[in-house]
Amino acid sequence: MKRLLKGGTIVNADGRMVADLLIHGEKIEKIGTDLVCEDAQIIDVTGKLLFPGFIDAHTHFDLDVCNTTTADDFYTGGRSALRGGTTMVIDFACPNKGESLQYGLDLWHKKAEGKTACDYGFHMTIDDWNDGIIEELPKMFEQGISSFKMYMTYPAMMIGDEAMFKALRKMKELGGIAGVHCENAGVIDALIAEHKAEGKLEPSSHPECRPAVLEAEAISRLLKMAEVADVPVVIVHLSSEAGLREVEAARKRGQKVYVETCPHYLLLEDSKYSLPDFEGAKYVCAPPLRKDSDREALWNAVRNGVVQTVSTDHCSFTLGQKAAGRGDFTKIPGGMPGVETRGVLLYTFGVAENRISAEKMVEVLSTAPAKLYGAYPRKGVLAEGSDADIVVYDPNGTTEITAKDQVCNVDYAPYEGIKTAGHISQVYLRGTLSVDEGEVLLDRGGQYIHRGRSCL
Ligand code: DUC
Ligand code: ZN
Repeated sequence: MKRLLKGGTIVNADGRMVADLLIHGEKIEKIGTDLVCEDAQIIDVTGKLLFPGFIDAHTHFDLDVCNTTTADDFYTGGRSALRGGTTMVIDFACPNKGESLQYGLDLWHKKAEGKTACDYGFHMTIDDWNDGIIEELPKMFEQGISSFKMYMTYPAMMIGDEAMFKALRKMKELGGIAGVHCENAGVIDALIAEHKAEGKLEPSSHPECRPAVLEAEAISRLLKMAEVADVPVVIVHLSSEAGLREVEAARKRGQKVYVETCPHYLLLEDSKYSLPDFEGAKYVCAPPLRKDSDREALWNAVRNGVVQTVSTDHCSFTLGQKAAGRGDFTKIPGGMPGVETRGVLLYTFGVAENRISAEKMVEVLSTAPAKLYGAYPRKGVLAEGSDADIVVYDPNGTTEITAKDQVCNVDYAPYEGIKTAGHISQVYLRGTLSVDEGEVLLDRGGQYIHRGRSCL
């Protein structure tokens, strides 16, 4: 099957051009002006922007957490991703402490296989450190896993400084990359105990117990460990200006540091936690939402290349699940939906409001995650030979974000009522028309993507 997309503006991270794009099977065969192909279906995309399919390198589908399971599994989460122009997610395989990495990986394959609308890969969570895990690590690379996740908070998953340092050393030896959740666990626990003792049990206590300085402290500590281990690291879901300053200081020392932030840190503020009627629970996530000044600092950091990727940390719970924390904010399951709206939000508040160029949007949503996580140039670029993962974006259209409209399995939308600048007309997944005007046409077409080592 051949399709010829004619007259669109092809936007890559390094520039744009009006051109035709020929799809043959699953790949982009040719890009050029005035292409002719007798046996191709001709599709007029004049006036549309063509982006490489977005890659969300931070999702949590079908994850058991806080005595419940995330509302989205790979079926609902994958559909939601694809509808939002995300043609590949990288989820976190998450063995429990005491389980092998292989057990965790097999389990995540089982959760995703045959169920997922978009392509997918897995980061491997390291929440323990022992001889078994050390032996297993090379086998992860053989199976397409080149990136790992470690936590400096959450007792069920965190590892201490000694294990963290040893794991970083191993990353250096094997050529892997670690993404780290940076918050100071001990001080957070002490602040939570203080709040509980004072009877401060509402969602408004959540950001007070996880202040930005405790993110900055953990980032600083991690980066010093990484300096000694002599290895690059990724700071995942960085939320604060104070955290950015630590990254800049490390880069001045000559370190290679990658930074991911999320749409909610760019667009929402901690005043949400003070909404009446337990509404603040919708926004409970870790790290928490910050101040206006943090948002501005993060937008500047995206524009200036201080931040490399924008992914979602999609970790969704229904209002019923969030209600477990009525009367005790520490029992509110942490996380928000996001995978369906990342592209339109970045376009609306980034590109249309002149904070970033469309090329920068492509870089942070697609090209940089593909390079950082070893899927480039198969993914992350509109180029001959790459997968025909294409978002056809109508800059003159609009959509209203509502809980009712979204296909993720959640009964609220953090961005309820926002009217987007432009909208997604079509999404192609490896050459197949998979979303058309908001309708998901292909539910289970996603494949596991075997990733190599980082090339960013
Ligand atoms: N933060 C969240 O809010 N949810 C899932 C994991 C995380 O780090
Ligand atoms: Zn996460």
